[in-house]
Amino acid sequence: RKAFPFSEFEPKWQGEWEAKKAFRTPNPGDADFDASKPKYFVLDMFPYPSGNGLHVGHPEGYTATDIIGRFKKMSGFNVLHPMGWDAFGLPAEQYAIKTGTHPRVTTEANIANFTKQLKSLGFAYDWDREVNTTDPGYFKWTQWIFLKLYNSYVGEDGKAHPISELEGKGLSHDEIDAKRLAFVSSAPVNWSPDLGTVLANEEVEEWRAKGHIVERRPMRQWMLRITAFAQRLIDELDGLDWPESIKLLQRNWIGRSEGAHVTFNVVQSSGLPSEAAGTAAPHSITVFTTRPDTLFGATYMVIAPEHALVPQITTDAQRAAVEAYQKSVSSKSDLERTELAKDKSGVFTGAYAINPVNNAQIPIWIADYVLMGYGTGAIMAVPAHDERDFEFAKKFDLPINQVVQPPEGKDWQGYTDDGIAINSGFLDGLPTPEAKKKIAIWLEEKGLGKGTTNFKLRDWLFSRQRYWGEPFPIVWEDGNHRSIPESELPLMPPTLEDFKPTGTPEPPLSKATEWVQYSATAKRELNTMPQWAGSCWYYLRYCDARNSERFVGEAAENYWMGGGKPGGVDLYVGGTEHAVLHLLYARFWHKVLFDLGYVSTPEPFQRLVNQGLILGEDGQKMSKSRGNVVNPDDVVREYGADALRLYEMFMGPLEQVKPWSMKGVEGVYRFLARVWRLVMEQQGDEGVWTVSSALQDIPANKQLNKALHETIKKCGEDIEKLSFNTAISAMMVCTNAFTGAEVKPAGAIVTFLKVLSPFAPHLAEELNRRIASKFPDLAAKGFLSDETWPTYDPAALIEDEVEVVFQVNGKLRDKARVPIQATKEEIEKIALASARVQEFMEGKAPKKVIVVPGKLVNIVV
Ligand code: ANZ
Repeated sequence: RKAFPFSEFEPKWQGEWEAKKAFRTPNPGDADFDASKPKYFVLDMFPYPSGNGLHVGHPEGYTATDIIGRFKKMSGFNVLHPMGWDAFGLPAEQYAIKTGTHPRVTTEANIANFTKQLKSLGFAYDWDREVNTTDPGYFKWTQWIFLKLYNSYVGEDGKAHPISELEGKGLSHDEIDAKRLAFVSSAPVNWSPDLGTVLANEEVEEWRAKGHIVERRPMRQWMLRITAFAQRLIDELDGLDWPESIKLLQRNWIGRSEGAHVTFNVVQSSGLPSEAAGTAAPHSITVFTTRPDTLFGATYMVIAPEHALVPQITTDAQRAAVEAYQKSVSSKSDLERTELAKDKSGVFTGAYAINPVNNAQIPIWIADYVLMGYGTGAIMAVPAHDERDFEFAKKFDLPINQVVQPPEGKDWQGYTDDGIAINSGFLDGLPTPEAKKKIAIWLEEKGLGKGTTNFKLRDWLFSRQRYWGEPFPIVWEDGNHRSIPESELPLMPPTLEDFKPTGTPEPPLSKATEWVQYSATAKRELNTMPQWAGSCWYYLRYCDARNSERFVGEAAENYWMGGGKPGGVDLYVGGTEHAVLHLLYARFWHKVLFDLGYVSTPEPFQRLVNQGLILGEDGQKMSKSRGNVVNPDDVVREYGADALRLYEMFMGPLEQVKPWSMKGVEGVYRFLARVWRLVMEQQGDEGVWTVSSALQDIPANKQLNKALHETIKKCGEDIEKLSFNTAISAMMVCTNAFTGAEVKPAGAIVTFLKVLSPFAPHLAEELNRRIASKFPDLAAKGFLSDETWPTYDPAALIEDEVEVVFQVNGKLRDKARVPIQATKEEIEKIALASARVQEFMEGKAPKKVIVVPGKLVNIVV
């Protein structure tokens, strides 16, 4: 038996909200749009509609945003709170291959299931704005944005400009292509033959661990020039209201390093110029270093095995060994090559470089710990003060020369921090920062080097050899690529019966022989976009989800993203798993759109909050294999949607990691039942519920009024701070106060229900409706969600009575609430008038009365 009939009224209210479009949000231009209200855009990280359905982590963030959204709406804002589906991606495709069902079919079924589940939780979404990244009406615009990237370049001002600005400036076709923000590159990538796709660097370990093969091979790939935005992506984090930890992760990922380029001349063997044959200038190699101050300690040089100069500088004697080594590292990922724990390996090229500060000839090696993709692909090795160089030098018996003096008590070998320059000629005695400056000036004067900034961030590998993704709006002819006209968007993927990977780098779209042939002489691009593409701009589509003319209408974008200061999405809630890539990619696209004049703010997400992971009851991560997964559907069936919502908010601070507890769910459920019984009563155990006879049309007494106004104040403030657990505690205290009162003021209870409604909307609406049946003038006529958030009365909060205990001969006999300003004499009078006190005085006159104001009265007889 249920403690209150939630299973009857919860679906009823969901149906009513849907039928009446209770949470439809009008746009500028709509007849019912109220331009006088401020806007609030609250965004959830939209789910990937997996075959498993919702897990309890979803409702955590979604309830938090729902409470905020409902609260803001009641507080007079136009609230944008939408939902949608990030529905392209590998799992649907893998499942499709396994079962033979088309991914569209699986995806649609999964979306239907997710929708049903979300609706069963009573979230106040404007479903008219639902987006689905696999919908042609959506991906048309994903492809359109790709064309904007393709047709833009970054100018001297660091901003994106239309590529057409470069026309007529004497640049060749290839030179222009080389500047596009979407460009083709043939760099080595991580190719998995059994997955049939390339993988991003950060995906490699995961798939290897699952038993898949991943190899390095050069392949023609689409890249996005995110590196051109590296500095802005760092700088513009500053103004954002994000957790510091996430900003730090982004900064580290972008990885800005201040350093210098230093150029070394090459000789092929001691004393001989490298171009012994003749007239050409000798080779030189430029390194990138963050420690130019250690130049005197450079005892050898390392260049990446793929470095273009390797074949040219390698001596005949070393050629076989060098080539064998190059071959052995060609299939390794950057991560494998740079793992610290890894044993160092490398080969001597036979050539030497001349250290410009002291003319020492230092051997040039190739080694895999130097990556081709970072800096210049070459380093000066300072084994005394760099860990990797130190290990390498020890292994290959290369000299280790100290050039930095560490503070007292620290060993100089492998000392990598700042210190004082020693054994460094004109730098001697200088602290590291000054030494860096001095050597930089020296190098620059000699034309040997130059201060420079490097970023770890790589350009974004943007193509996948998959079927279930957006096709590129690109065709190839005579070895050149070009965009298709915007009028041909959306470019639909071909209908394929067999979308399995081909087993070669040839994408599955190659099987659609008719589709591939764009014209007699031009063929379509066969790669598809990665899943990130759709999630890079969905928040913009929400602003104007049904616009068929534009990716987002100008007025809608201006209002929802531009309105307010500093603009953008007002609150974005989601998991930390998206701390780096999604947020970085979306910020990058947004900046391009901003530069091109399509959006009105440089940053998309003003405030970001990460919800904490919900663990199983056992404190472990929920997983099928551990058998500790809680299914939200079961909780809704057993305890109701309001209980699930409230419990997830009551578990602890939103951002904290916290374990699930069914006991906790029950506790919250009992609280909701108490609220129910404030208003409702039942004849016997099975009788119908009717409005309680204790409910009356009377004003709240001082105490109840105070409890109510404290709750209004606390909950309003706590919601703003996303401190939902403390708001719920306040509502519990208030409920207890009402429960303790013999007669219950109906009007005050309705006010309480307004405060409760963002948290437990079904119960609040139901009780309001029940009260309305008896006291039509006291209850809200329509939805509570359309009511105004109550304002608290500061006067009601003032404590003007205090409890004083009465003792007779030191024994507690009675207590009473007395006005805070009462004088000693007045308090004494109240005490002596107490029937209980008189009883224990047994008619005797008091010998002595001690009054401690605000605390106690002791009567000695
Ligand atoms: C000499 C030196 C002396 C260095 C010293 C460090 C300490 P971050 O901070 O990550 O930017 N390096 C440069 N290019 C590299 C590449 N392609 N592959 C591997 N290592 C590379 O690191 C910059 C430092 O990493 C550079 O400064 C260089 O080693 C190395 F006491 O140069 B250093």
